[in-house]
Amino acid sequence: MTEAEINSLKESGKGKDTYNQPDFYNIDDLLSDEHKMVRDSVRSYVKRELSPIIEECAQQNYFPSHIVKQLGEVGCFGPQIPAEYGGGGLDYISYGLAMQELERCDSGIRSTASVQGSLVMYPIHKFGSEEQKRKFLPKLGSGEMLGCFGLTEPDHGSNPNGMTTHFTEDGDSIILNGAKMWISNAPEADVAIVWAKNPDGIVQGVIVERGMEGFTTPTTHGKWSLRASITGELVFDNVRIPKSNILPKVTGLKGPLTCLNSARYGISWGALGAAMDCYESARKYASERHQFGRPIGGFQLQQKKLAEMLTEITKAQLVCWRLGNLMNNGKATPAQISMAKRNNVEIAMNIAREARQMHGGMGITGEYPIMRHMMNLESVVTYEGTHDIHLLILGMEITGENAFT
Ligand code: TGC
Ligand code: FAD
Repeated sequence: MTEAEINSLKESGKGKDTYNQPDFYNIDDLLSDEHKMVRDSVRSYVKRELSPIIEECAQQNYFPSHIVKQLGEVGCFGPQIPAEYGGGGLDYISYGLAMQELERCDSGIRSTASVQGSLVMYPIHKFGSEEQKRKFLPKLGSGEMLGCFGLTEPDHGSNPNGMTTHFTEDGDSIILNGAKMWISNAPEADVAIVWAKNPDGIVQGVIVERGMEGFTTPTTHGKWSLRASITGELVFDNVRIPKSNILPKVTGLKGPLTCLNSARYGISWGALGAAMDCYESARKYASERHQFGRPIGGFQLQQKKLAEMLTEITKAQLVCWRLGNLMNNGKATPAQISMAKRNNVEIAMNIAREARQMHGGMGITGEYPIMRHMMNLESVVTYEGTHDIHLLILGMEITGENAFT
């Protein structure tokens, strides 16, 4: 899409966004003024800049890269990272609310932000050297640079420990070989956090920079989901990288999995945002659409759907809020995060399906956001640990038995 097309969509009034969020249990009362300010500023940014263009971006399978700087300006990149390193210096509830508002618009937009904040800035901040932090974090926080996170490989998805991407050492350099697949942001990324095995077979994080010889990022085509997000591969063919680009403060699979805790937490809020958007659209449609001489919202079957949607949304809001407080106190466990990600994505998928039915034939068109959310959520339920992997993480927590080995 050209800049002129984007401007014309914004001026056309198409995609006018009158969204108001459901808050049946007055959860706003649990939020601080700062939380509400973050949420409201991201929401008004979404209404102004994203809602007018998102449907067209998804229809055209177009990643609106011009928004990367805007997302930085509005504070969506690493709100939970300290301000001195280019983050927002905010807490985990603010981070969650920002992800909720972005995914209320589109899961692909939230993906761009959660990869940048939780999977690129977070590992550099937590596991990087002071020099790495100073070099990369401010530019990532402002959106001057875009990052991606390479863990998954063609033959190792749910089981990243099987990865074959590896490096050897050569003086002050390492030589990286292998490939990563399904990587959000990859084709446009300036830097990639890549997890690879060192000569002892131990997983380490490496910062790979665009332009390094032998490093390519082919685009993945043909997606029916996350069409406004760009996905690709990371291919390493004898890439020479200075040893100073290795993240020095972590070894082993707990490195990438620690980053995933933060990202999965953000997804639990994000999926809630998608669910709220579907619910609100269905609620409005039920009062506007007449059949048999009355609004369809007057029929008991439609009321049942809306009542059940609102119930699940309210439960998920409380889960997010509580988990956010546990995150703020450093007390959230991986299994608690798995429960929230798994539950909230599932309820969002169910709500999207019910909302689609309530919109009748119109529900399959781009006039309403439902089908786009539905298709996006098919990725969200798979990435950052599939639905079944999170169930098994919970199963292990409950029984003490590891179903993976
Ligand atoms: P296991 O032996 O259990 O653990 C290995 C080491 O890691 C530690 N650990 C964790 N540490 C921090 N947080 C967690 N959540 C952790 N889970 C495990 C563990 O204590 C151990 O440490 P140590 O010191 O003893 O070495 O590992 P396993 O090989 O049995 O695998 C466990 C399993 C299956 C749960 C894990 O591999 C897993 O979560 N698999 C799912 C893979 C996944 O989520 N991939 C996501 C790729 S990134 C992505 O999808 C981004 S999408 C972004 C977007 O667009 O939004
Ligand atoms: P597999 O692991 O092959 O799983 C296939 C099926 O088998 C699943 O249903 C799974 O639940 C099931 N299964 C696997 N193991 C078990 C078991 N032990 N018991 C029971 N069932 C099991 N990855 C990144 O590293 N970075 C990214 O930025 C990124 N972005 C992505 C963007 C998109 C749009 C998508 C679709 C994926 C992205 N991923 C990314 C990859 C994602 O994390 C993986 O797709 C996911 O972890 C699952 O891996 P897989 O696709 O190889 O499926």
